[in-house]
Amino acid sequence: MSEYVFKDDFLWGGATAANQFEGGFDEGGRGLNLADVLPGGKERLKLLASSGFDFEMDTEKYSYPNHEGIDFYNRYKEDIALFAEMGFKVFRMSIAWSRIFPKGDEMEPNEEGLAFYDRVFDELAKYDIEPLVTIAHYETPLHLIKEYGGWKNRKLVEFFDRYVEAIFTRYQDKVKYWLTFNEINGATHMPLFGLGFSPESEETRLQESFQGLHHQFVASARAVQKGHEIIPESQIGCMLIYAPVYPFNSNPENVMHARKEADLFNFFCGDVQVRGAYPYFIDRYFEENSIQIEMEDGDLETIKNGTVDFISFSYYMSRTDKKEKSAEETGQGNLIGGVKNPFLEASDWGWEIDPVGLRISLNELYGRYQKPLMIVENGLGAYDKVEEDGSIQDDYRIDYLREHIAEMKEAVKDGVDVIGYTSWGCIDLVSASTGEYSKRYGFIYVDKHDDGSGTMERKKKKSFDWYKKVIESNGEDL
Ligand code: BGP
Repeated sequence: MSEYVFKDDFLWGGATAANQFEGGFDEGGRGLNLADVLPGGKERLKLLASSGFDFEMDTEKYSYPNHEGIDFYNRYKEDIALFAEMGFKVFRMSIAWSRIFPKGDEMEPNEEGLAFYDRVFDELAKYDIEPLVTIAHYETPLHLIKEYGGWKNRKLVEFFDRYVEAIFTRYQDKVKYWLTFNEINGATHMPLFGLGFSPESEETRLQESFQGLHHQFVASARAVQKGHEIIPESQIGCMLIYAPVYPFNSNPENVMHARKEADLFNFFCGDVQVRGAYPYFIDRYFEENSIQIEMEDGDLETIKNGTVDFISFSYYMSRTDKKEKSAEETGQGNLIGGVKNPFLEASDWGWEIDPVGLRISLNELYGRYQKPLMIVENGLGAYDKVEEDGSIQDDYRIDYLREHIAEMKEAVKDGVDVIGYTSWGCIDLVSASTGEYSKRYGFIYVDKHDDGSGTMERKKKKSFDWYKKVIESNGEDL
């Protein structure tokens, strides 16, 4: 019997975000955005998690790698040709809001910014690569952060309306697949990234974050409606960071706790964006945490009428949860919390590697929503070494991806409707959480280093040919 399970039009490809790879931060009339003021290096994670982040750049003290990214802004033709050589059917990228509206609150878009993405989409079209565009990927215009306090402020809904209308109108014949907010459910964890503010204090973190999220739910639902109006055949998805939550053991207290954590982290935003209503379990949580959402008349109606067409998510790790943690167990898990899982190995950055968790995620999401699913981020951040002969032997990356794709295949056999897979950072880029170049995900190596040195030359890694074969065989030859 043939192993063949993926649909003929399965969307294989790779994923990126403007702020992490475009560079050209002051070219083409672009304004500054959040990522431009995030320093590179180990400091970044600490700063991201803290309250009271200082949005001024301190170039004496820090470097700002996102300014240069990997210079896709000037090298997009070369890079897209490499993606085409691998056989990409889809390319996930984001539009930098501050290229289109440099400050975010202008009335008219910046023509040079719009023209840049026209060039990129036209180049993709030459190779029949479908663009998959994230509208907001951790890159809120800096002016909206400083002047308005980011997504806490209701006014951002209006500015976002203007932004999406401009891009839907301009690219209506070029882009069919859209995602509204990247990893929207990461907001309470790291509000700075998704919501564009750092909480005033730890005590107000939840209140501020859920209020910001409400504004994004409204903005996203309005975008879905607008998108369908301007581009009738468009497919507009939500984007979640998904990590199945495992109870530490069979103690019912732990099982219940894990279930509640999963409700809150994995399902709350999905329930709002996919089902169109705040879920049953949130009232109790809001009450117990003294959270009060300010809503305007019509918001719930808007949310109801703006449900997404499909669900996309990032998958890097699972999370193991324990109700009562000892001091030494706290902080032993992944970036997103939890305790150490004794059955799993971790990456050099401590992210636990769990291919079966991807099959679990796909089954959980499909079981709950019965909507098409797309995995729009998955991959291994690793240190790569260039050998003397110039080759990069990244077998560890091939193993990681092979095992995850094999589990995705199992999920398809389970009956889950999976429509696409884009591995994260298909070309090396700046890491979001660490601001380093040395945490690499790509099939394509970029000669650029944490100390700022490097020629930006592109080189194919061993995984390049491997992924090409995977796509060619539609996932049969892993
Ligand atoms: C996701 C983000 C991406 C990305 C990826 C890998 O959370 O959507 O922007 O970078 O994680 O994370 P990192 O770059 O920190 O390794």
